[in-house]
Amino acid sequence: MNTAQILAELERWTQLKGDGDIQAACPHDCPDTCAMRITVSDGKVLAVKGDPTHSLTAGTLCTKVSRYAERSYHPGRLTTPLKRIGKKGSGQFVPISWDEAYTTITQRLAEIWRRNPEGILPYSYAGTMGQVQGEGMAGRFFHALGASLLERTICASAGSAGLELCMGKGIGMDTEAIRGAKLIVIWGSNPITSHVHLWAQIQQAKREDAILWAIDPYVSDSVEKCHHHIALRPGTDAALAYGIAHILQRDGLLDNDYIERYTSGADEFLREAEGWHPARAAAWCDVPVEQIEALAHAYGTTKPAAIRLNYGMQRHAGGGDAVRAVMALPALAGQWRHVSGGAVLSTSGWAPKADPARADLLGDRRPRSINMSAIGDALLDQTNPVEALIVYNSNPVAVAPDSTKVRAGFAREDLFTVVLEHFQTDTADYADIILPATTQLEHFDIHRAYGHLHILLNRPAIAPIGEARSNSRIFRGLTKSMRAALGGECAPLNDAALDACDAQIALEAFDWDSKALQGTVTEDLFRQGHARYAAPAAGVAPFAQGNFKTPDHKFWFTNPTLAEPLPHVRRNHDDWQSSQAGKFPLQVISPPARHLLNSSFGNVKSLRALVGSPALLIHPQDAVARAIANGQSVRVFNDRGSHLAVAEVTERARPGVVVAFSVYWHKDSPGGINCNAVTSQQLTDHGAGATFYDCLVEVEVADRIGV
Ligand SMILES: Nc1nc2c(c(=O)[nH]1)N[C@H]1C(S)=C(S)[C@@H](COP(=O)(O)OP(=O)(O)OC[C@H]3O[C@@H](n4cnc5c(=O)[nH]c(N)nc54)[C@H](O)[C@@H]3O)O[C@H]1N2
Ligand SMILES: Nc1nc2c(c(=O)[nH]1)N[C@H]1C(S)=C(S)[C@@H](COP(=O)(O)OP(=O)(O)OC[C@H]3O[C@@H](n4cnc5c(=O)[nH]c(N)nc54)[C@H](O)[C@@H]3O)O[C@H]1N2
Ligand SMILES: [Mo]
Repeated sequence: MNTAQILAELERWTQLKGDGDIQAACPHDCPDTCAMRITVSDGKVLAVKGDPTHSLTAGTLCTKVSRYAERSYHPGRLTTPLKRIGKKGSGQFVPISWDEAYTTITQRLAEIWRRNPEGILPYSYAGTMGQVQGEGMAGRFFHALGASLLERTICASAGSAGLELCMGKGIGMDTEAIRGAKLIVIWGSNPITSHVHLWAQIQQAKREDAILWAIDPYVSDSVEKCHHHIALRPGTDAALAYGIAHILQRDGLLDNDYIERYTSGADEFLREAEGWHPARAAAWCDVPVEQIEALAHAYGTTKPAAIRLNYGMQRHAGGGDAVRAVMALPALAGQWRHVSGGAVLSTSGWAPKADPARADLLGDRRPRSINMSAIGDALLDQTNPVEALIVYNSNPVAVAPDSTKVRAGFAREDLFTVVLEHFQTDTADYADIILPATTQLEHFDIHRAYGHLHILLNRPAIAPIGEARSNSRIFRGLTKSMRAALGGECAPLNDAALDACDAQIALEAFDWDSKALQGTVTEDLFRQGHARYAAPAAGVAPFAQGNFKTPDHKFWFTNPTLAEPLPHVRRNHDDWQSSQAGKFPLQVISPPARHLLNSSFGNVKSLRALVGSPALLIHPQDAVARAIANGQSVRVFNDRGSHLAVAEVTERARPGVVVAFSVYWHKDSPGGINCNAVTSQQLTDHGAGATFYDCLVEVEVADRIGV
């Protein structure tokens, strides 16, 4: 198809179709990015279901998203623009018109812009992963203004950087090939909770006698279904990977031919691994040495073996290098020779991306950048202060680490805050102006995924609820109003890119000439709403003969651009082996609760009922030492803050590690604060990522406070 035909098709998909079954895509931040069918009758959504024709979705949705209509029709939906009348954080607002909202916002932004464009900061993440309602028009607006740039590091940047350093790009095996593996290592990943469609693939392998290993500090829903479990100390994965490499080398289980032809730096890596005697690795990870021996043997002798590594392991000081060390294993064992062998953290680097956010609008301006994972400190820093914050697709007050500082930053009276939202979230409570946004049922979008190799379309199913507007429409509106306020002073703001319609943004979000979109891919996409990329080809092992995305196409065990080329075994910032652990002896991890999606479903009643109150899993040994009984209210605390939870005394937690599920809204949490009260703003080794699971605390009975 030529560009004009593609644009015409995209435009067709932006149109409301009326009653019937509407083809859609799940917008949420999850590797599975499902294809959906929305049943509409009399202009109302009756059902949201999984698309049976999509190979990974396979006709089912997770419990959360099957309630998407309940979320969209929620009585708490914001339906008009609002202006704050109470104190910041108090949540008191009155309705205003869109015109008044735009004018108020752009008068203030223009005044700040004239003094200092960097005083303006966008804050956004993946509330929707759509290319149009994500950064599509928003990015153009902020790039044209030359506002401060946001480093989007809150989730995956350590892992992405780790992958780039060894693979050349954020790529790995096709997740849908995992079902053919004979051994599957689920490493710092909880698919049953966090991407259940991959679990169906793993289950299929299990039915065909694949052996499943889990490497996770606690017994998650997924761990429960595995044959073997290594409950390591959080943040020790690099040591475990080196220990396995040591055994592969010692016992002649290396694929020397693969190593020689398709990799570089193996000698140095293996020399380092020699020093990681299994007993040393076992002591570092605090696990029995026999477990490491058994996993290494199984891994070195079973072909094909697949590793599903995920984000748990990279939320620590050494997260980037942990990912590199784990990615070394399939190269050592020659697992990449097989379609169902290898490893995958993310598939996003396979997507034929373009730049819908149009960074080129910056021209030669180089604004400062601010790391979203340390937004508390950034807002409290008074040198070149952030004066205006525009938040969309994110709920930073609830999800960003070190809540006390984040709240203090948002509470600054001199900070002008605009929040585009579906609901009155913890963040919206601090806004000066709130703008009501549409949900995926009410707007058009186009999607790629980080856990599969398909492109998907989302057609709007119903008209916007109340006066809600899509993000792209809101930013087009802000552009117009800003042009009027600035009267031509900001030339890039007059660029036609800022008037692009949704279909045009979607067009600019992909490289339609790429190999991935050749053949019948685009026709399939416009016919059925989703299509698998033509490259990498299905059923082919992409790295059987190297072909990594590094400059020499080899897998890089070492990266010569780094001061320390080898993956390094790093201690956590909150180091459980250090003296600080005397005061706060427990490591806490705060992985997602099964029926919450970050903070996005925190207010959906039926799901909140399923997850219950915030719980803290604690091992009986740790509970007894603190006289904590099952079901008791406990206070989890450190020097950064404290929050309340209900103790669940269970061997699912290992000694020394407690588990607090996330992310509840602060205002719905006991004591009004969630588990980010204790997490820190420290960053990872590579990618400057957040370190949510690198956290030491103490826990005590809190009955007196009352939960
Ligand atoms: N239901 C649900 N699904 C979600 C989300 C949600 O909030 N709820 N969030 C979505 C998002 S944004 C993301 S990024 C993904 C995350 O998806 P995953 O990466 O699967 O999720 P996590 O639970 O963060 O981490 C996975 C596992 O790593 C373990 N872990 C923690 N620290 C370590 C460690 O140091 N080493 C090892 N080996 N394991 C460790 C945790 O206990 C957890 O069981 O899920 C997505 N899907
Ligand atoms: N303690 C702890 N904290 C964590 C994590 C953890 O594991 N533990 N996980 C971290 C991770 S992995 C991530 S990715 C972050 C996620 O953090 P966020 O990206 O902030 O994700 P959500 O909390 O889901 O908030 C997204 C918000 O976007 C809104 N939204 C959705 N669609 C639209 C739209 O089309 N327009 C507009 N304007 N708004 C929309 C939703 O209503 C929701 O309030 O949280 C991080 N925080
Ligand atoms: Mo995430």
